[in-house]
Amino acid sequence: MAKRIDGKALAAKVKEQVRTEAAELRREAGLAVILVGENPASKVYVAGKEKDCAECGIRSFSHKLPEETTQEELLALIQTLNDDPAVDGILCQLPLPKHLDEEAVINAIRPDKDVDCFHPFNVGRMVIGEPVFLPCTPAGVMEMLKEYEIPIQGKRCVVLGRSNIVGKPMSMLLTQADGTVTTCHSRTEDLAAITREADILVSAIGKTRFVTADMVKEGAVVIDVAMNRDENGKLCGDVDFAAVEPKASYITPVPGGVGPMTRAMLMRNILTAAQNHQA
Ligand code: L34
Repeated sequence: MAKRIDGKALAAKVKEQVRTEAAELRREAGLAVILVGENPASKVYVAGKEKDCAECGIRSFSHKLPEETTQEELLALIQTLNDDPAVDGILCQLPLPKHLDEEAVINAIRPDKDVDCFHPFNVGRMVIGEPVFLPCTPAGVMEMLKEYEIPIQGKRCVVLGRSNIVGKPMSMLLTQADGTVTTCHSRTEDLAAITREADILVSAIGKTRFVTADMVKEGAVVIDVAMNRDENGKLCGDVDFAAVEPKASYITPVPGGVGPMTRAMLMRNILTAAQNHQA
C-alpha cells in the first residue's frame, strides 16, 4: 500500500519558511493577481493564492476584470503593474477568455516579475540550469519528491503531458535532477508499455481515471497533477486512485496533493522576486 504524499502539510511548511523570510524584507512583498472573466475553477485557485499571500505576509493586489476585457486593456494593466514598485510579482491566471492572446500576455510581463515562470526568458534560464524562478507546479512536484527522499538520479521518469505550463518544464526539471525522462502525449504509441517502466510517473493530462493499475509498475511513485471533475462533480485527478494506491510506493491525492504545492511554490517565487528587487 502506497504512502500518501501530503501536499497540504508540505505546503504549510514551505509557506511558514516564506513567511519568516518575507518578514525580513525591508518592505512588504507584493503580488498582483489578474483574473479575467468568470471561470469558476480559476476563481477558487485565485482565492487560494490570495489567502496564501495573507498567511505569508505578502500583500496581494486583486484585479478582477470582466469577461469582455480587451487585449489592449489587459496589456495596459500589465504595463502599469510592470512599472509599480510595490508589485514584485504579476500573476495572470490562465486560461484567459478565448478572444485574448495568452502568449502576448505572458510576453508582456516583465521577466523579473514573472512569478509563474512562463516568460520565454525565464523558461530559457530554467532550461540551461540557471533559473531565476521555477514554474510553480513542476517545482511543487520536485519539492514533494525531495521532502519524501524519493531518489530521482538514474531513475526512469515518465511524464504524461507536454503543456508549456506543466508537462514540458516537469520533464526538464526531472532531467536536471538526473532522471531518465520520457515525455508522453496524445500521439504516443503503446503508452502503457512506457508507463509500466516508470519508477516515477507524473500525470498531467486532465482525464479522469486515465491512469489505471495495469499502467503502473509495482512500487512506482505516482504523482497526479490533474484537477478534473468526475461524473458526480467530485474533484479528482488522472489516476484511478483506489486501484493504483495498493500498487504504488508513494502517491499524491487530489485534492490535497500537487494543488496546494503549486500555490506554495508561487509564494516562494514572490519572495525571490522581492529579494531581487531590494538587492
Ligand atoms: N497563471 N495560471 C497561472 N498560474 C498557475 O499556476 C495556474 N495554475 C493552473 C491553472 N492556471 C494557472 C494554478 O494555479 C492550475 N492551478 C491550480 C492551483 C491551485 C489548485 C489547483 C490548481 C488548488 O489549490 N487545488 C486544491 C483544490 C482546490 C479546489 O477545491 O478546487 C487541491 O487541494 O488540489
